[in-house]
Amino acid sequence: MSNQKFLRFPDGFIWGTATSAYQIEGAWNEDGKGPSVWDTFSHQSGKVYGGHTGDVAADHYHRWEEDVRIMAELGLKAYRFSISWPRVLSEGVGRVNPAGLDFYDRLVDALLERGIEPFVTLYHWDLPQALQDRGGWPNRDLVQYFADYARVVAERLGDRVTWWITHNEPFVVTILGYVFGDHPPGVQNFPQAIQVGYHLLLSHGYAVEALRATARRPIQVGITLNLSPVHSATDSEADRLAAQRMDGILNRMFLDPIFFGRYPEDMRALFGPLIPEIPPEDARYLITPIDFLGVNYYCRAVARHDPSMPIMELAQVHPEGSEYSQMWEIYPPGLYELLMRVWNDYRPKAIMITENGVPVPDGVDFDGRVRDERRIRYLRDHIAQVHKAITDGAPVRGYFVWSLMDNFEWNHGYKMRFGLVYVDYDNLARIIKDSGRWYAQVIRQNGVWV
Ligand code: IFM
Repeated sequence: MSNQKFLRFPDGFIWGTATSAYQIEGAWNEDGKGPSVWDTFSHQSGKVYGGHTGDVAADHYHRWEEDVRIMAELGLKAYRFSISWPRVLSEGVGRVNPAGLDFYDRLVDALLERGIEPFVTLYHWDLPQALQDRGGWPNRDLVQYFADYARVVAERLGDRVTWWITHNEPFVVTILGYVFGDHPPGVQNFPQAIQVGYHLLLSHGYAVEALRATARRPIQVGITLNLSPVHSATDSEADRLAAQRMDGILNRMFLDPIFFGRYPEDMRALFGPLIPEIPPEDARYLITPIDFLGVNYYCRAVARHDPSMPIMELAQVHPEGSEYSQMWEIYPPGLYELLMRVWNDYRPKAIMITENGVPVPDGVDFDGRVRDERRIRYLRDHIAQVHKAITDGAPVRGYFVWSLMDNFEWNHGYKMRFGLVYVDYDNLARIIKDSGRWYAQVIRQNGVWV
C-alpha cells in the first residue's frame, strides 16, 4: 500500500511562475528601448560568465505569444513578469516610448484572455543607463523618478492589472551591485550601498502611493524581498553573533524599515552613522501599508565568525552532508522556518512566495524529453513546507516557481537553468520539461502528493 499523502491547498490558491524582463526578453535595442545598466555591464568583457549577454536571451520579446500559449498549457493561474524601465522610458524620465508600453499592454491582454492573472514587477534590476549616468540609486532623485515611472505604467495597465510589485530583491541591488560589485554598477563601497538600500525602500513607498493613486481598479501592491533563515555554524557565542549580524543585513535591514519605519538597533550599533536617520516624512513613505509581502526563497544561510572578513566579520559556511544545487544548498525546512518567522515578527496582511526554484543541469534526452527529476523533488519538498506553514497559520496566498523558462542568470549567464521550460539557445525552441508537466498537475489538483 502506498503511504503517499496528498496536501491540498486552500481554494483560490494562486499557482504561478515568474520571470524578469532582462532575463528573457532580448530585443535589447529594439523599438525605441534605451540601454539598461545590465546592457552596459554584460557588454563589458569579464563581467558575465562566457561573455554572455541578454541581447537575445530567450527572445521572449518576439516569442511572447508562444510563451503565453505554453503558460496556458501548464494551466498557470498567474504569471509574474517585470517591466523593463528603459523600454518604457528610454532615458528613465521624460518622454514615454509608446512601443514599449504597447508590448506589455498586449502581453497583459493575452494573459487575461487565457485566465492568467498578471503580476507586474516594476523593477527587476534593469535600471536605465541614463539614470545610472545621473548617479544611479545613490542619488535620491531616483526615488521620485521611480514613482513617476510607476505612474506611467499604471496609467496604461492600471485598468487591468490587479497585482503589483514595486521592487525585486533590493538586497541584491544593494549588496551585489555596491558591496561585491558582481552586478552593475560593479561598485565596492559599503557606505554607498547603505544609501542605495535606503533609496530603494523609500522609492518603494513612493511607488505604492503612485500606483494606488493612478490605477483605475482596486489593486494589491507589495514588494519582493529575498529572505533566508540564518543559522549559526556552531553553538559558540561568536558564531551565534555572526549569524545575528547576517540576519540583520540580509533580512531585517529590509523588513524593519518597511514594517516598522526604522532600522534594526543592532545594525545601527554596528554601523553607527552609516545607517540613515529616518526623518518622519520619509518614515511615512517607508511604512505605506502593503497588501502582501513577496518572499523569494532559495536556501538558508549558515554563518560563522571570521575576523578576517571586512565589515561584517563573518563567513558563509556550506555544511557537510547537505545536498547542493549548482548554486546553493538545498534546504526545504528553511522555507517553513522563514514563513513562520516573517508571519510572527511582521504580521504581513498576506504573503506571496514570488520565487522558489533550483538550478540543475538539464539535458534533452534522445526522445526530446527533459527529465529533470531533481527539480521536481526540490519543488515538491518546498511546496510541502508551504503547506505546513499555511496549516500553522501563515497567510500564504500564492506560490511562483522561478522560472517559467530557462533564462539569463545574471553574472552566471546561461550556465544555470531554472526553467520549467527548456530553452534551446541555438534555435530558441521551447520544450516543456518533466517538471513543467508535474507542476501543471499540482495546479490542476490544487495540491501535491508527498
Ligand atoms: O534569477 C534570479 C532572479 O532574477 C532573482 N531571484 C533569484 C533568481 C535566481 O538566482
